[in-house]
Amino acid sequence: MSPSSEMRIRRSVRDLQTDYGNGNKQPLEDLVRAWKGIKELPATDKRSFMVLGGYHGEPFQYRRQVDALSTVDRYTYWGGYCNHGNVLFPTWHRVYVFKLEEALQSIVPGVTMPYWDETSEETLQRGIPWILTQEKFKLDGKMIDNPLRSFVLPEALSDYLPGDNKVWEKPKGYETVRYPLSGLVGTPEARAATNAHNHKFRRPKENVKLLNENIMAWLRGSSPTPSDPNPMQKGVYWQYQECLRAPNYTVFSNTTSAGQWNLDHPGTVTPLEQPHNDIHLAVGGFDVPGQGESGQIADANGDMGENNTAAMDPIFFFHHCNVDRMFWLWQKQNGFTEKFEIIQGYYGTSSSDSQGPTPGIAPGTPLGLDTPLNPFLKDEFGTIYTSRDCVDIEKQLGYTYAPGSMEEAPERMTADSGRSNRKLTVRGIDRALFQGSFVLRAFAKVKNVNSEITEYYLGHHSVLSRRNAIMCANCLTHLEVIAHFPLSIMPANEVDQAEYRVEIQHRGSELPAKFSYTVEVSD
Ligand SMILES: [Cu+2]
Repeated sequence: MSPSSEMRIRRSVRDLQTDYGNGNKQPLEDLVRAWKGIKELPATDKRSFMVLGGYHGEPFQYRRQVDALSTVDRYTYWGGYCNHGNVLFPTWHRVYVFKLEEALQSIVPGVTMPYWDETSEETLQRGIPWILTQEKFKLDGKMIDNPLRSFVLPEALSDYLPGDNKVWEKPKGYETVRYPLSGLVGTPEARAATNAHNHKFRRPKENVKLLNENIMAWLRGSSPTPSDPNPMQKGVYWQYQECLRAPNYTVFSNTTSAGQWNLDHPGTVTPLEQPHNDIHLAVGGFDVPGQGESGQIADANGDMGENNTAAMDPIFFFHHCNVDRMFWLWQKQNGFTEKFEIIQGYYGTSSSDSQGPTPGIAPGTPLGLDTPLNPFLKDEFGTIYTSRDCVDIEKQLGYTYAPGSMEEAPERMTADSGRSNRKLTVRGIDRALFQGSFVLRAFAKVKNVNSEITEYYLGHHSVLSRRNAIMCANCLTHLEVIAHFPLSIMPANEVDQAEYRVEIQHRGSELPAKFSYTVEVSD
């Protein structure tokens, strides 16, 4: 399939930077101009960044109706349109980026949304492209605040429902933050703690350095050198590579379906949503797991780390453009560019799974290729996009991707001889116990005949969640976290005698009293 002349090509944002350095300033300037434009549009304009960024989480839809909801509904209510932990995750976000691109094009005709190539050599070595992090940019001869670095809210975000913690509220004029900064400012106490925390990180250039180091560490997992992603070490790089091998759309698409698939089948599959979660947490304030306590920055609390505010940070769309590219690569490498199916009735195909129903979709609704991807209009007659409308990005949406990393289907990694090919299943962790996102890390401890103890780090599993705790009032929702860890780092003969343990890194200071989990080794 060769792109037609009208096909819009989405390029790596680093290529635009290179052009800029080589004197072709226009592509990058056009991008910045378009972003500046949508951010300056009033919040009454549907093309404004406030409206578009607000579709994902807050401001919640139907907020005025919330007071009329029953107590049960208030607790299960999620007022954002985004889909996570279900089969609409890749397609909903595909149309989301497409709609943002349309808005950019209304400011600068023909501009396309570039992707942050998260698994490129440059990102492994240097972190985030500078255009997404530097403070200023020279546009048309004038120094301006770089519009890709943050967003200043033109309206307050204060959708927290009765019983929730006001600590998460964001006032008008709040500017989004990333690791290592904190953005908790909803109460006087939180604001004081945040000011004290942020006071330790006053130098923007230093902060960018810390952020980039954190991103690189997440990409590599626990591998020591940046040039060696060490795919057996479970970093984000490894996870992206793994997801390209997922055998069908259902398990490729989301964490709920993949978690169940791994219970039902030998081996492990990694869904696209999993490394996607990691990048959210890495930018949003979580240290890379598995690095011990060194470098730990407690209380970092950025906006990308929870679904409520993630899309208010412009980097969200560069991240999701890359997630969409990975989706397309999976389609190309596995023969699904024109068509794929959803396994009906499987875990992850109910609107109540994981995050819960979105506005306009009733609890327990089966999700499929024809489910409306609210609120995205396909035409002026009020038709809403469905997943079926966005399977083939070239033929149906008119764009494609310039080549980037992971263009070639990765080779299947096999465990070294003598190493285990089994897996550890951790389950029974209730998401509702936690305020916000969290990360599980799994460890195995083995004592040999001489009573020497070896501890293996098995990997991490990040859960991208929402800030107000989810209450499972009527248990329509699957709130259990199911995580799988290949045991390929362990000698096969040590697996049965090992002791397994899970650590949780979360936003609170203490583990919830009711916290518990089970572990099991299987094929
Ligand atoms: Cu996301």
